[in-house]
Amino acid sequence: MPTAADVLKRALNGERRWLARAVTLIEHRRAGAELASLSVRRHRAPGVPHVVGITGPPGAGKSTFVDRLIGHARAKGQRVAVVAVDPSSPFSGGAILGDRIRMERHTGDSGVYVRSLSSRGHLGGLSSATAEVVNLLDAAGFDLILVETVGVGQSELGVIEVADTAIVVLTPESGDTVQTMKAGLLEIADVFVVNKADRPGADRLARELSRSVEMGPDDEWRAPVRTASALERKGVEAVLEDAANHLQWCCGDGKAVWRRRRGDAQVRLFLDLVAERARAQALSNLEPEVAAALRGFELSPHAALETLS
Ligand SMILES: Nc1nc2c(ncn2[C@@H]2O[C@H](COP(=O)(O)OP(=O)(O)O)[C@@H](O)[C@H]2O)c(=O)[nH]1
Ligand SMILES: [Mg+2]
Repeated sequence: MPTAADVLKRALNGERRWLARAVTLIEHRRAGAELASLSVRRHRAPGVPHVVGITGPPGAGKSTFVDRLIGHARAKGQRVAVVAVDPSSPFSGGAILGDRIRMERHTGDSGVYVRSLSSRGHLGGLSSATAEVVNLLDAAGFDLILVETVGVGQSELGVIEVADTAIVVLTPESGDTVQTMKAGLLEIADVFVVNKADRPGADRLARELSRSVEMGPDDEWRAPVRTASALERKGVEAVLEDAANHLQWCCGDGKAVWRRRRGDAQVRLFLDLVAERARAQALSNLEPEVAAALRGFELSPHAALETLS
């Protein structure tokens, strides 16, 4: 049985089989101290790897888009890793299966590593697991790390915080700008893509989004709005260019913004770890009588909390 340190060492050579084992260690929280010693390039400065988050409603075409981005990056000789995060439910393995199939043509390519993370069988928060997996892939030398996740609630926004550049994928059917704003997507988007532009309504949504972006603060990055059809491979290159421009901005004028985001992510990771530890301790210290009283509605969860030191 190799130790966690052995597994990580071999994973850092980029061997997919060992990467897979290392990610499993991270998921099961069995590699804490070893992870701390990883040489994460992005902790020092933005640039390499470029971590790109792709979020948006289910069915918007995120996985199809990711597949196209993989193709472009491979053509440039970059090594690409994809982390497909499914926070929606422990039972939605089907969605991830769909993602897998859409990216399948890359599975024979040793320059591409695809891994899915779901809440199933997870001890801790998905956003902290995602952040640690991205750190591993960074240290393993990937040039481009794509993180795909469904964007709906606050916890999902935590997943996307790991990215340097967040691409929000919408469709003419995803509703209007007001809904986008409500979902918090307007604040996190560095690039907007109105996908499925082969269908009617894309230009209208793009115009609406542009107007909302223009109303934002002056001194920060203004998210470009693109229309695309991932299915027909149209508009993908322009989005890649936008993402590259955004990364350049992060290295220059936007460095303070980038640093703040990276710092926020570090604090979030710490708080997630604290919460996980507290939860594990509370579980192992839970007296059978207290559990019984909770189950019998004789003791309220709040009252039980007050009994903790
Ligand atoms: N018409 C059209 N369909 C698309 C486009 N991009 C993706 N799709 C389809 O939309 C469905 C959902 O795509 P998928 O990439 O799995 O979406 P995800 O849930 O956001 O990852 C699939 O049937 C795709 O073939 C597009 O640009 N135009
Ligand atoms: Mg998908």
